[in-house]
Amino acid sequence: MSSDHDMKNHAPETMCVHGGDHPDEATGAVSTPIYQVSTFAFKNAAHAAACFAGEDDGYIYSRLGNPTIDTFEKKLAALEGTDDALAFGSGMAAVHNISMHLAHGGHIVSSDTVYGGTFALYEHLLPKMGIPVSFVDMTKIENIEKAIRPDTKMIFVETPANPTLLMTDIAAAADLAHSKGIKLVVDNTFCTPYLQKPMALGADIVLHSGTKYIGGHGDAVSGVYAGPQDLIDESREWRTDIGGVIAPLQSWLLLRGLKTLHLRVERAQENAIKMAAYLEQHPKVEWVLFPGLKSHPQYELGKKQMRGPGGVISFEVKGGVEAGAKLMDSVKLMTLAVSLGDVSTLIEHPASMTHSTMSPEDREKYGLSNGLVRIALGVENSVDQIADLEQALAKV
Ligand code: LCS
Repeated sequence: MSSDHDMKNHAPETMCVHGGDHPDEATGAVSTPIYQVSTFAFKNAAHAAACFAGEDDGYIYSRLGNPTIDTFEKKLAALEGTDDALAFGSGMAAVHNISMHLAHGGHIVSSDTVYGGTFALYEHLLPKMGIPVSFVDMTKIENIEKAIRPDTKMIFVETPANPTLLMTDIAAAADLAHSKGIKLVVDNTFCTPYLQKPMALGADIVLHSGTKYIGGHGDAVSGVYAGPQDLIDESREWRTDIGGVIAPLQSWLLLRGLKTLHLRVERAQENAIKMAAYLEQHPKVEWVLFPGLKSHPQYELGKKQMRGPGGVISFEVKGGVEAGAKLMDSVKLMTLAVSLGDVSTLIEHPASMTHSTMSPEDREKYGLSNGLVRIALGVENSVDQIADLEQALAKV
C-alpha cells in the first residue's frame, strides 16, 4: 500500500487493516517498526534550529513526536474520518489534556454517568484548577441546554455511558453546542470507530481509552483523541507541556490492535446480543440494559447513531448486591476484573470497583444502582460464555 493511496472510499473493515497505514518510509518494513527512542540526531545546528522553529518537520524528541506514535495517530484519525490525533499514556491523560485545552478558564457540561475516573477528575480535581463541571442527564438534550452557562466552553458526552449504557443524541448535542460556540467532545470508547462515527455526527473531538477495544488484548494502557488539524495542532502544545504522551511500544500494540478491530468488535457484539437475550429471559435476573434490546429505553436512538449495540451489558440479579457478588465469585471462564474491550470476557461490579469514586448519594442520583453488574463480552464461543453464567446463576 503506497502512502498516498486514497483510503476515503474504502469499507470500514478495509480501513481497519489499511487506513492511515503504510510501509515504513525509511526501511520499507510492512509492519511499522517500534522506534524505541527518546531523542533524534540532527544533521547539523541549522537543521536543529529549523526543527525547533517548525520550518523542518524532522523529529526532535519523543515527547514531541515519534514515528511509531505518529503512525498510530494517523491511523486512528483515518478510522474516525478526521485529520489527525494525539495519543496519551492513558485514557485519563487524554480526558485531562482535552479538558485543559478546550475548557481552561471556563466551565464543562458532562454526562452524569461517565467512567468513574472521569467522574473523579471532573468532580474533584478540575474544579480545584478553576474549571467547574456540571453533570446532567444527557438522555434529554434540553437538560444540556439548561446547564449551559455564559462561560461554558466544552460539552463532554460519553455514549453509551459507562456503565448504564444510556445514550446521548450526538447530532442534537453537536447542533446545540455549535449554536452557542461550545466544543463537543465525545468519548467513543464503548463503540470504537467501527460502530459509531461521532465526527460525522458533528463532534469536534472524538476520544478513546485505547486500553479497551483499540488495543483489545488487555496489555496496553493508553488514550487517544482525534479531530480537525487546527484543534489537534493547538492541543499538541498542551500535550507537549503537560507531558502525558504515549510510549512507542504502546503505540505499536494499538496499531496492531486496530488491524483486527472489526473482527473483534463484531464477535464481541454477536456474543453480547446472545448473552443479553439469555439474561433477559432468566428468572433470576431483575433487569438488563443493552442497546440491542428492544426493552432499552433508547433502542431507536442506538439504531440511528450506532452500527450495532456493542459488546457491554449491564444487568442486576434478583437479590441485589449480595446476589451479584455471589455471581461474580462463581464464574469460571469469565474473569472478575475491571476494563472492557478485551479478547477475554470480563465481569465487574461498578459500585464497588470502577465507579467507587462516586459517593453512594451520587450513584443514586445519577441512576447507577448498587446491584448493577457489568459484563464486557470477549471473543470466546458464546455457548461457553452462556454456560459459565448459567452455572454461576445456579449458585445464586
Ligand atoms: N473513558 C471510558 C469510557 C472508560 O471506560 C475509561 C476507563 C476511560 C475513559 C479511562 O481510560 P484509561 O485511563 O483507563 O485508559 N474505563 C475503565 C473501566 O470501565 N474499567 O477499568 C477502566
